[in-house]
Amino acid sequence: MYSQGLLAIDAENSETPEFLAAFQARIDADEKIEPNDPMPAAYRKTLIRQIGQHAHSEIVGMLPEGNWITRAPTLRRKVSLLAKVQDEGGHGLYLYSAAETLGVSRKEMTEELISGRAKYSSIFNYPTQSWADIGAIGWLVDGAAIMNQVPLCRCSYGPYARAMIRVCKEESFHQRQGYEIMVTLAVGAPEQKEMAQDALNRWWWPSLMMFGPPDGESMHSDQSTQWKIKRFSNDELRQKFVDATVPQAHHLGLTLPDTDLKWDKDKQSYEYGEIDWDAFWRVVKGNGPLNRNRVAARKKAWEDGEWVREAALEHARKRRERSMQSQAAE
Ligand code: BYC
Repeated sequence: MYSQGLLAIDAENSETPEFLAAFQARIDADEKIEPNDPMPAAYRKTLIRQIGQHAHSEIVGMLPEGNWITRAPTLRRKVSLLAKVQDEGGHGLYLYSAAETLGVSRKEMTEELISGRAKYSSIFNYPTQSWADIGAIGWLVDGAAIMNQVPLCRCSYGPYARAMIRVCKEESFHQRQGYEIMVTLAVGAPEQKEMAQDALNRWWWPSLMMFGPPDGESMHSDQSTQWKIKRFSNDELRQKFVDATVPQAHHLGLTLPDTDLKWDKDKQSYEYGEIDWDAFWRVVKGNGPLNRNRVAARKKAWEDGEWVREAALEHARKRRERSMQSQAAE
């Protein structure tokens, strides 16, 4: 466990009104909060929750696309998909490291994930049935991720904000990789265009759900906004995503699976249909099409990797021992 994350614990034990007001004043002045700074216990807890869920999402997010690496249609597609999935592993690692600065270990976070207690993004509990799904994920899922994550580059917690800058740069390559697949399919044979349409039909609504419950039901939003962890509400980001993505679907010549979708001239934005929130909560609560399969895959990877962790620790111990011996000999 990272000791610096614990240094402010004394301050947390005395969360006087003056302490809380001074902390909020730093947030209001757009100062970055760093790991050694005193912070309210609830701020720390909120960040551990959100960054941990985000890290798990990146790691679990490797599974649906990993399913197509061996079946990518060309060498070029295989290389870019491999790079994308590898980037997601990297994002997970930056994020676990950012969470560790708050005093939680990666082991603890992983145990939460493989025991099924930790949440991760609902979107990764759906199957990837065709190659077009890889295009739809890059275009829609990474597109939604960019919309949500660009504001997180300005989040009040320094290590999270800095990690997000690199993550967002890589996400934009991912989004283009996906859209390019969709463009190729959309101008291809009728069967290819049909595959692209089918993927859009299946991924559209789950992508809108990625932004979280409607504002009225979002229990964390108010506090997270006050602390400048969140800069926009769930519904605001969802609307921005719809407005950016609908013209892209039109460019592809594809139809969005929403008969209520229409342009609102006064608001200069799209009105969209009712989201099936019952379906969303079913997936969030562990009963989506692939929840059990995803958690089982992560559990197996953690168990299979045990010998690597043991070997690395043993190697570190031997290096420490050798360095102490050579210091003693000097
Ligand atoms: N799925 O009060 P709310 C990626 C939970 S990675 C599951 O609005 P908050 C990518 C929420 O956690 C994508 N659970 O919460 C990777 C809370 O439950 P708890 C991940 C969800 O935190 C690889 C409850 O519902 N991105 O894009 O204010 C390849 C109430 O919600 C979901 C991030 O994690 C969901 N969709 O707002 C490609 C970004 N939505 O914790 C792409 C960082 C809500 O009380 N996270 N819940 O048990 C965030 O921005 C925010 O945490 C959220 C939710 C907007 C997701």
